[in-house]
Amino acid sequence: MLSLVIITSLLAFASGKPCDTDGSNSELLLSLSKNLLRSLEGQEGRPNPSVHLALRLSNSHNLAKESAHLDRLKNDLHNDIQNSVSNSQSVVGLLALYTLALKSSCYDLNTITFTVSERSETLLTLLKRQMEQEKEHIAISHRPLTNYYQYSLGVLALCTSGIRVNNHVSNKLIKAVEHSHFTGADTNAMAGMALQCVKDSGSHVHNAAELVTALSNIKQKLLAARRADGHIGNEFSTGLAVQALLAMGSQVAECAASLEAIRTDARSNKYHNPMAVSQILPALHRKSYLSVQSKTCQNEDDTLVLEPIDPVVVLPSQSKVTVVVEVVPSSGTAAVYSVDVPKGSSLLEALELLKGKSVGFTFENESSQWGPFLSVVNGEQARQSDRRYWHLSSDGTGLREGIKDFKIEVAQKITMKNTSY
Ligand code: B12
Repeated sequence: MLSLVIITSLLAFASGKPCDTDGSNSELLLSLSKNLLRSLEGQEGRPNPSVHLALRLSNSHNLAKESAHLDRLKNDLHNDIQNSVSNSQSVVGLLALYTLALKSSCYDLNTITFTVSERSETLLTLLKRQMEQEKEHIAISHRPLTNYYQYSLGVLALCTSGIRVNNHVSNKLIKAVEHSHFTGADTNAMAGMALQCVKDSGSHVHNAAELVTALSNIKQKLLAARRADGHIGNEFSTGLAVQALLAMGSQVAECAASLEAIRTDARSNKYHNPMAVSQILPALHRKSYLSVQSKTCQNEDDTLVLEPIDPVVVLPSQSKVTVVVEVVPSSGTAAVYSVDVPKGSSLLEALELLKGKSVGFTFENESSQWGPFLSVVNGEQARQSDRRYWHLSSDGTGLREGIKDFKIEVAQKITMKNTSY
């Protein structure tokens, strides 16, 4: 018996995963995987490549549902991307996530094609070409057409698919790290995973030293963003940050506090948005998006089953709270409104109630993978093409969730400010 215990401990130690031991952790992982699987069902369940990737990087699978979801990615997501490409939009982030999702299912990427200017182009050729355009844009205006998060995703997807990333393309990311052209734990994490892949591939030979410096720079930034409670950045960037640290060679022990912070958040249901779950789950499995590189899809577990759940009817609360809504348009002249809403309403519901009062307040939103993104307020659009957006804050503190996820529990002032980024 004693020797069995010793062998088990030695095996755990040798596999470098000393934290993978407690049973409560595997229960949590299972319930998060089930939540992700459930999010794909129903009418709102648009195919989501990030969710697919997270399910495929998990240890337990429902192979039938994953395969059905792969088909939906190849049809619905493919069509969405095709439409954007036909409208000459840069979609490097989505192309990259689509690539990573297909790769995580060991799908032959060469069979995926798009129609570009009446010619057929493979997914990877299109991604490579769009990355060249992003690189040209950086050369001219010091920023990508999209953002550095998506630029990093593009590098990561090409690299993990075995495509040699053009030195000029990776150099732009290295320079952006060097000159701090982007901030935020999420973007640093994605850049870290991308550059680590480039380093491992051995293709970046010209400026190998600069690449190493950029990676240690990113690691320092991530560790500097670590708070006393273990979060890196905020609760929604910690998963990606841990993925990056693990990919960059950190030991699990070095991330233990951050992993514990994620688990605590998960148990208190902070990650009800499937996108949030999709970014933390690989980290809880001690994996990163880089892990798709070595995915074989053989002898996979197929035990993840969804039990039917009783629909929960949430009755609106009887007690009401007052929300003051301040709108600061680009002219700077603020308009202030007030509305009473049932306690626990989402900000989206509060805005709908306010709109219904016909006091001159209107708004529109666009759907995104994270949920509804507030795009127009009082007829004024804060457009990504103009690098503007409606920034949301509550009593002066920036919201860390979108309009559908943020819940109104107490009276407060919500400010929406047309902001440039
Ligand atoms: C870049 C970015 C932005 C840019 C996007 C525009 C651009 N072209 O650069 C800007 C600055 C506009 C932005 C705004 C906001 N963001 Co933001 N953003 C990101 C980031 C770093 C990358 C997104 C991306 O490009 N993904 C890749 C592409 C392929 O995926 P996508 O889904 O198509 O991306 C689009 C949407 O995600 C949308 N988007 C961006 N942020 C948000 C936030 C919400 C709530 C929604 C619904 C949509 C949305 O814009 C993306 C580009 O078109 C993520 C980090 C992450 N971990 O995901 C945070 C992130 C998604 N953002 C976040 C937040 C909180 C916000 C704001 C609510 C902040 C605020 N206080 O106002 C606002 C949204 C307000 C609104 N009007 O509804 C959180 C969301 C957490 C959550 N639980 O919901 C994240 C995870 C960052 C974090 N760690 O806190 N964001």
